[in-house]
Amino acid sequence: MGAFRPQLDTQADFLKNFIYLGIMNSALAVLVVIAHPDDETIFAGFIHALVHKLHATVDLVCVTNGEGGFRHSAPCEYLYDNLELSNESIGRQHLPRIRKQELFASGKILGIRKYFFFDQLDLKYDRNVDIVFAEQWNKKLIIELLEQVIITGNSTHGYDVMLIMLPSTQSHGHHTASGLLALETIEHLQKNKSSNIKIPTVIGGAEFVLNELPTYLSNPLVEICSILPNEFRFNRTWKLSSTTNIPDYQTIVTWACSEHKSQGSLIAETLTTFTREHEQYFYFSINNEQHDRTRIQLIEHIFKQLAHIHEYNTGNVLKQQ
Ligand SMILES: *[C@@H]1O[C@H](CO)[C@@H](O)[C@H](O)[C@H]1NC(C)=O
Ligand SMILES: *[C@@H]1O[C@H](CO)[C@@H](O)[C@H](O)[C@H]1NC(C)=O
Ligand SMILES: *[C@@H]1O[C@H](CO)[C@@H](O)[C@H](O)[C@H]1NC(C)=O
Ligand SMILES: CC(=O)N[C@H]1CO[C@H](CO)[C@@H](O)[C@@H]1O
Repeated sequence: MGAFRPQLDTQADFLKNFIYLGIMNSALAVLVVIAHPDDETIFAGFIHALVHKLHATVDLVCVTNGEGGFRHSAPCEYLYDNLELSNESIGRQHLPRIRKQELFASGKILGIRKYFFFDQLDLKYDRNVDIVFAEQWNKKLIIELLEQVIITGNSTHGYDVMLIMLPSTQSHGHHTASGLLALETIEHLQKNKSSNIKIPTVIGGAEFVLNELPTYLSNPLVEICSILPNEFRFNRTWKLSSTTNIPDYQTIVTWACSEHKSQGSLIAETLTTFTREHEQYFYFSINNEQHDRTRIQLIEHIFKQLAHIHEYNTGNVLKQQ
C-alpha cells in the first residue's frame, strides 16, 4: 500500500480527511507510561519521531524509582563520585536520584517535555504481577495518580494517545504491572459516565520481537483488537533525513541507552537480546468501548504519516497488516 495521501473521491473519504485535518491542526499530546528509568529506550524511535517530525508533545510517567538497578551499576561508579553503587544499600540510596538525571538526559534526546515520578518501590525482579502488587506497589495510589496526570498533565487539552508497556508473561513484572494499571485507569475513566474527561487512545509497545499477535490471558483488559489493523510498526532503520551520512533511528536508540550509564548492560542488551528492525505497537480492544472509529483512524494516521515522512528511504512504506 502506498503512503497516505489525501484523496477526496467520495463523501466517506472527504469525512475521513476532514477528521485527519482536524487531528493535524493541533499537535498531538502523548503520554508514555514506563516502569523504570531506561524503559523509554524501547520506544525511542517512535518517541523521537513523534516529537521531531510530528511536533507532538510527549510527557512521561515513570512508576518506580529504579533503585533495584544497583546490580548493573559497578562499571559506572567512577562517574558518580566513586559511590559504591553496586553495593545494594548504597545503590538503593543514590540510584533514585542518579537514574532520574539519566532519564532527563535520555528524554532530552527523545524530546520528552514533562516527567511524572510515582516513586514506587523497585524491590526486585519478579515476573508475577500479583507479588508486585502485594509486596511492592500501591496499586490504588498509582491508579489515582495516573488519573490525575491524564486529567491535568496537559491542562484542559488532555492527551490524545497513551503509550504503555505491552503486558507479557515474559516481561519483568514491573513492565507488565505498569501496563495493567494504565489499562485499569482507562477502564475506570470510561466507567465514570458523569465525567467529560478526554480519554486517550491506548497502544502497547512490545519489548520483544513478536511474530504473532500477543496474548495475555490473565487480564481481559489486555485484549488486542481483532479488527485490522491492530499492529503498527516504526522502522528503526529509517534515516533521520534524506541527506547522506545522516544516522538512522538505531543511532537515536543507542544515544538514549548511553545516557543510562548506571545500567551498564543496557546497550549490550539492546544490541543483542532486544535487537530489532521495528518497534511494534498494538491497538487494544478497550479503545472501542465507545465504538469510535476516529480512535483507530488517529493511530493509523500517525503511523502512515511517519512512513510518508521517511519515504526518502526506499522501500520503507508500511505494508498493510
Ligand atoms: C555495603 O555498604 C554498607 C554501608 O556502607 C556496608 O555496611 C556494607 O558492609 C557494604 N556491603 C558490602 C558487601 O560491601
Ligand atoms: C467521576 O468524574 C467526576 C467529574 O470528573 C468526579 O468528580 C468523580 O469523582 C468521578 N467519580 C469517580 C468514581 O471517580
Ligand atoms: C525498513 O526500512 C529499511 C530501510 O529503508 C527497508 O530496507 C526495510 O524494507 C523496511 N522494512 C519494512 C518492513 O518496511
Ligand atoms: C498546557 C499545555 O501544556 N498544553 C499543551 C497540550 O498539548 C498540546 C498538543 O501537543 C500542546 O500544543 C499544548 O501546548
